[in-house]
Amino acid sequence: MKSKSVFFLPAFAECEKGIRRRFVADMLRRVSPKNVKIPWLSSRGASLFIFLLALSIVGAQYSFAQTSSSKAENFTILVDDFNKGITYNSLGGKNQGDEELPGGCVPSFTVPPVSTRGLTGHSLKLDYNVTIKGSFSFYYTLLGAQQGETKSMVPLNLEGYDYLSFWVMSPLENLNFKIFLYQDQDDDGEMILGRDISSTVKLPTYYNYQPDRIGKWQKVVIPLEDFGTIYDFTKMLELAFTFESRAVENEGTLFVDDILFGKGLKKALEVDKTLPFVAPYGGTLKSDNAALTQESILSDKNNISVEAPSRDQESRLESVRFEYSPDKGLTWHTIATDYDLNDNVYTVEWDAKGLNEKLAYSLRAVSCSILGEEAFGEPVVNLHIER
Ligand SMILES: [Ca+2]
Ligand SMILES: [Ca+2]
Ligand SMILES: [Ca+2]
Repeated sequence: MKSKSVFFLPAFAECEKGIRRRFVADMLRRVSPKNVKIPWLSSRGASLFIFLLALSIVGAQYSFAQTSSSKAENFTILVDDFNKGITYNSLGGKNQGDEELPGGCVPSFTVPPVSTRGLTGHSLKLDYNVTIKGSFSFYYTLLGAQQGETKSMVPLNLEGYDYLSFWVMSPLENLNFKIFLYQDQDDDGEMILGRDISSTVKLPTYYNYQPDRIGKWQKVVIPLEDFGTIYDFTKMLELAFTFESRAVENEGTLFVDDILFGKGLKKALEVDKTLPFVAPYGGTLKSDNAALTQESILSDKNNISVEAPSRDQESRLESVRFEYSPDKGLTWHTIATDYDLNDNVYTVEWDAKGLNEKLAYSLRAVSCSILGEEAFGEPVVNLHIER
């Protein structure tokens, strides 16, 4: 199914931003001594909001049903890969920026392949501006779908999970923002300041400023225990990034992708670093259960699989990603990622409809670790699409 790209509508942001800004202002005052000005809630756009809310309820029921097998363990909860290019994440939660100045953070989706992680789908682009002294801005994503016409949601249960992770790309030398998590305390499924719990960490603690960072994605991994004031991880409401005015780099652009919560960081850190991180096994790539070899023929829809270690066998493993190359390995484009680490077979659907019958494609699978290491499996080359 192909989703239509829906970009963040300023009007959509308008109705809630007043409440949101007051909320964030209060929160920032709690974590920093600086005085923050609070703009008034705007009443414009209320009817549009109700309309869009109604749309969102339909949307949430329509496209966010989760499938899960009964016995398999879920090692990750994907919050958002942004690939649908919509303002709802994989959990059905709304995500939104703050588009009102002073202090703005305007979200949009990348147009692949430019600045898009894996060159396919979309990544999140955040343009922020907090140049006015004392200003701040934010982007947030709700960790569940709001129910009915209320703002209440079923909180996300992170019991057993021990890290938050996402990928970042930015040319900025001093990229700096805060990451907030919110816990419901009064069990109304809605975050209300003073009644609920917020906790924050700073990006630089988990991110390295590399001189060759331009155009390169970096994985940020944050132990959940670092969100010290959260005491009940079974009731998570929201994740947010906030930008505050500082002496340098008060405006800029960054890209974000693949936000997830995962299990097993502690165990992964115990693994002897000299042990090689294993790639998917050579010669195990299959399409619709038939071994893929040079000159194999693919159709529009292909059930691709590969064999690789399970989480039991490799504690560092987070996922297996499948990629194709249209140019003999010069560029690799993500097909899809399998996060199910329960057994040795990894599977994705490869929709090859948009590909060129005249080209020869290469295909490979990649082991991806919790900490961002990647081990590339041997590719199968000279694949052709036949329709
Ligand atoms: Ca993406
Ligand atoms: Ca609450
Ligand atoms: Ca499997």
